[in-house]
Amino acid sequence: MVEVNLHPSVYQWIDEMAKITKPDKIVWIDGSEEEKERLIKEALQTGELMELNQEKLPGCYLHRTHPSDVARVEDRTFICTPTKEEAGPTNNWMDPNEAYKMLYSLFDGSMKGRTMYVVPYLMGPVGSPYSKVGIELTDSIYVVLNLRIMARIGDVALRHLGSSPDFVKGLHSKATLDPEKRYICHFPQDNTIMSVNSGYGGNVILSKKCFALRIASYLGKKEGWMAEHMLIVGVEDPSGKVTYIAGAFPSACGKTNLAMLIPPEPLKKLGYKVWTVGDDIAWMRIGEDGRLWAINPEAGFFGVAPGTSYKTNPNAMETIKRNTIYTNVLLKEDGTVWWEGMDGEPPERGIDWLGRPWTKDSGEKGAHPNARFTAPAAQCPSISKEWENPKGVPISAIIFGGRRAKVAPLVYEAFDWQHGVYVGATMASETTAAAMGKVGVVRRDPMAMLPFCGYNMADYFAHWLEMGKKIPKPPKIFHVNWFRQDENGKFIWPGFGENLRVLKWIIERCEGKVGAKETPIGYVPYVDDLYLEGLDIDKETVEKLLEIDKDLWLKEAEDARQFLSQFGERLPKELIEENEKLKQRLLR
Ligand code: O2Y
Ligand code: MN
Repeated sequence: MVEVNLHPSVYQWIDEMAKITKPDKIVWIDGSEEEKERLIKEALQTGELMELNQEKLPGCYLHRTHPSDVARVEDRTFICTPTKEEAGPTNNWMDPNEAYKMLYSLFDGSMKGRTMYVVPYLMGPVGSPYSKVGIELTDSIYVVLNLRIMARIGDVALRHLGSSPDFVKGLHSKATLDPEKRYICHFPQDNTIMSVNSGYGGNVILSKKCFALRIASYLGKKEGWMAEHMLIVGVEDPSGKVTYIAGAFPSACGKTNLAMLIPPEPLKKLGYKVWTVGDDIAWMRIGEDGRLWAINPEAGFFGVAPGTSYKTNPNAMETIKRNTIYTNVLLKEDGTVWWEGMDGEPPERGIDWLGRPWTKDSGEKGAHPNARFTAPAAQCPSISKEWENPKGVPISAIIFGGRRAKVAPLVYEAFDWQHGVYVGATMASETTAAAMGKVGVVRRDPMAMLPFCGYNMADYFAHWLEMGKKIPKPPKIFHVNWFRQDENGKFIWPGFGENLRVLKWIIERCEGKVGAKETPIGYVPYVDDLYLEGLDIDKETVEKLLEIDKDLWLKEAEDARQFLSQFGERLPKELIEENEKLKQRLLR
């Protein structure tokens, strides 16, 4: 282990947690290659990992989780603040004293016969003043190996921490995997996360949703910065100038695809390139130049496998060819992997995500719909050369997006920051077949943060409004909808790489190069300002994509008002003001 004089509170906390969980052994993780090999060997022996075909998928392994443990569990995720009001109406709340009492009884002896791994991890680029340290104690090698990809782990994190007591404490135990006793609890005031009885993804890789969003959003409010559920992408124009955009989209809206977009041929010919900085989370601060600067706190991608293909996301497909952990995908006879939506014909047979023999005519899914790949960001062909810049990248535009069949146009620009906050706070998506429950139900998901905000969302909106007052040169705010449908229920916009045409307009708006039509909901493009070369779409159809139906929008405004009313007195008055102004503009 690296020689660092760690703060005594680090050892005290680890001792305390070990006394409760009673592991047989405690192993400090240093992040070395040799350690990785050792852990993989052990995981292969215990069956926690399966080796894939090392010729075709070098450094790749397969993991299967318990069938009852295949996704984040929002109903068992809690924000444990001194009062319920601090957590707000959209979070599950538990009193911190009661939560600790319950958790300590669940953790009691949960690591007996197991090893407790102490995993120091760094969120953000090495050497960045904006990076932060967490330490996760876990009894799962799968978690250690995932953290190894998703964050910078071991000595590098301890060096960053030095003798500071400022780290996020994370305790995780698979315990018995009992879904009835599964809890993911956050204690923002204590910088603490506790996760028990799960072995899956977002529930256990505590660096990700738990730290980088829930705890970090609370820290952001306290310290004057923003932790957001946003991708970060750089668009290079033919002159070589790169403009960075951050985007918040609810799940099933193609966030990873947008982060790794490949320009369509006509734009490629003009010289456009797209660079990936991050696909899920952005930490943003005001820079010395008055702009908003963003870092990606993560080091890898934890992407949904089903639907990922060379057609939808070639960069992701290239990224996951090596050093990747696959979770709950189908194992092919040749030792490679498959999932629904992958290119080409499905394999004749294989072993499904449950470990059962599978044939393509069985009518069963080979991979779980939430099957995942965990892959290093550095392997992405479109990774930006700035992605580990300690200063981050300057953000020129923020995009909010949703999946709407009718209401929202392809793109519109908010009138100003306050209006943009209203647009983000009321953004919505319609549920798809892939999501649980009914199809086509409108779900509001403010800034795509509903499951990830570590405090009362009304205060979160207030923080956004405050930040707007403090940023001398704020990004412009836009809303996009790639999913508008025609009267036959067909998507009008081709989406995927073609979305760059919309980003191009957004950038030109940021640069003041194009005008726009003022509508009651915001600024909408003139059709002639959208670059449509090489697209099989006529101007009338594009007009339709940009149409604002006032009746639908009045209903939308009323529905948004209803949604906002749940925050009661705590809701910033500016948002009600924006709702009123929208209605007035629609009635004019
Ligand atoms: O189901 C999980 O545990 C993962 S959820 C997830 C993973 C990567 C990026 N985003 C998400 C999300 O739910 O937003
Ligand atoms: Mn996400």
